[in-house]
Amino acid sequence: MARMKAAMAAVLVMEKEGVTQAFGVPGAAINPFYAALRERQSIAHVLARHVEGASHMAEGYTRAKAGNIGVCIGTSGPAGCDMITGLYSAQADSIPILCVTGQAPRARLHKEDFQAVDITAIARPVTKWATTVMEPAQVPRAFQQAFQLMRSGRPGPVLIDLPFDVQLAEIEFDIDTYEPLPAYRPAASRRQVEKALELLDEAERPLIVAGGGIVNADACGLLVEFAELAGLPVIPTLMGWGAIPDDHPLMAGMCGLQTAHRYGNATLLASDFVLGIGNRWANRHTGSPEVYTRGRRFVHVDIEPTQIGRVFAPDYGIVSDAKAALALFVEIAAEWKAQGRLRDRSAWVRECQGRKGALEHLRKTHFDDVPMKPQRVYECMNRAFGPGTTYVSTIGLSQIAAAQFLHVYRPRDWINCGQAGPLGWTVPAALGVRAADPARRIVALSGDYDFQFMIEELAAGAQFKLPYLHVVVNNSYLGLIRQAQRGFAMDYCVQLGFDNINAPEGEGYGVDHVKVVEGLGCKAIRVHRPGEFAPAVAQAEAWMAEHRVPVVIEVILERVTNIAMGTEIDAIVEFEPGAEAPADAPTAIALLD
Ligand SMILES: Cc1ncc(C[n+]2csc(CCOP(=O)(O)OP(=O)(O)O)c2C)c(N)n1
Repeated sequence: MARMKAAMAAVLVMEKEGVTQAFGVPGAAINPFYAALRERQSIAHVLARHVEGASHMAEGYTRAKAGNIGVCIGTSGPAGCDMITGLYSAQADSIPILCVTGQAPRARLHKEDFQAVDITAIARPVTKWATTVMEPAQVPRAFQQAFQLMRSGRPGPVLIDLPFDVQLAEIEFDIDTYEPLPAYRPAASRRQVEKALELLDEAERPLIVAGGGIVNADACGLLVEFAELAGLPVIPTLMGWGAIPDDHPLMAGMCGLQTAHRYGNATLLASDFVLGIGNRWANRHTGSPEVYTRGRRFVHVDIEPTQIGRVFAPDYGIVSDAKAALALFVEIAAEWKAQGRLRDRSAWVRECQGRKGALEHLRKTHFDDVPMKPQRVYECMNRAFGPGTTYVSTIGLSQIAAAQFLHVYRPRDWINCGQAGPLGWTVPAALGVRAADPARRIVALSGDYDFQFMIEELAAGAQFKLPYLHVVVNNSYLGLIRQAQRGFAMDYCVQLGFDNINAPEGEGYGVDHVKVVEGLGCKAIRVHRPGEFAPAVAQAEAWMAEHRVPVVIEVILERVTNIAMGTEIDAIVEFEPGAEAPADAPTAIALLD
């Protein structure tokens, strides 16, 4: 047995649970925890420039690799509040991160102590567990339970709040015999999977909807194996994108609102049976649930019991970890195939493949306009980057267009804040991905507003040598929001563009991103024409190799909103490029060709 400060016990548990990296911002109330980190020197630390940035770095770190758990640290009061957005986006996308906050001493918690706030109450709705540890001896156990909870069932974030005197208190704790608690992951039974396959067998045009749960469970190989065995087209959700490679013959496209392919929507509407695995039926994927469900049967497999029946009642539900379920789907489908019991789906698969290649379902990208049309930027990106690239993105027209135009070939190569979509997420998340993986090619994508939200985190990238390439598509226009006006006259003091007194080009685009980026210790290059993109990438790569800092390619775009308006999958209202969406349209999609 050993006597130690509770803060030290917490750090030792984190070590045993596999933590090697943390992101944070110190402050007086969390100093004892930082002192323990310093003493151990076992957990690297990236100093964020904003505490929200630290929380998104932790998310990027978790999302980058199976098994990772990102850690973010902040002091009492405002620091925890700043990390709420990261906890929300982690919870919404089923991403485990551990948030550690300092707190006022126990005896002063309700005595107007400086920066004392009930952070656990604030964090509770956006975490799996939020706790202020009031007994020092409970500290190592709180951390032990946190790791078990984050890994059990539907993964998600936990917040542990440590009063100052609790961190400093001496406790007895034996780290040598410490063991992580086993995670709880329910598994489908053979009978359940047989029943699902029996229902599937009755269908004429079945397909799989593959959610982010498959990526989280590291089960993408099994998904592809099962789809190939049973001859089933696969529609990934936005969170599941990459679970099957874009160029796989069974990848049928994404469907739903905004981040969808026309052929994906058409294939979903043509199907009569959907096997959803590790997905939530969120409205970005379903569009209108009435249209989505009409005329087809559903089997839903999810690790979280309360997800089944939440959006609509499936014909059959199975509570299971995606990997455990898919292993059984593969096993039983292989047996049935050997017995000649699996139906031949080749005609249906050919029909779906035909839609994928049909001109009326494709979107034009090859525009030569200057300023550039956004579609052309994604064409340039596909040519410049290709397979083996990890894209990081959050929200805005850029994210929507990325989903429509870019290609993803491997799990975790589309790192996206799918459900919460907070502006500012992209820079810190990309830094977190780099901290998790020193080798892969990382390309982040932002609109100019998303980029400006947390631009200061580039300084952390420069300081801690976290190079990645950031494409900023600058329309200086709040494209998505302006497009989403739908008749509301929101255009009141919300112009991003202004005449910057220091910008000699006087384009009215406002912020000079190149200057700001350089001021933060990174490199940047501005692109106006399609032909300048590839040389800019070559320059960016040379800079990254030489300086090991983030590099930004800013592309000046035309100021339009004519890309990828949301659409309910039954009601595509089309309008001309450059035109505003019809005011009375509940949803609309721009004609891009
Ligand atoms: C924290 C936060 N505030 C507001 C929004 C609403 N919002 C979504 S997209 C957007 C405009 C984004 O502009 P930009 O990043 O330049 O991308 P664009 O749509 O022009 O490509 C806004 C304000 C948000 N998603 N997150």
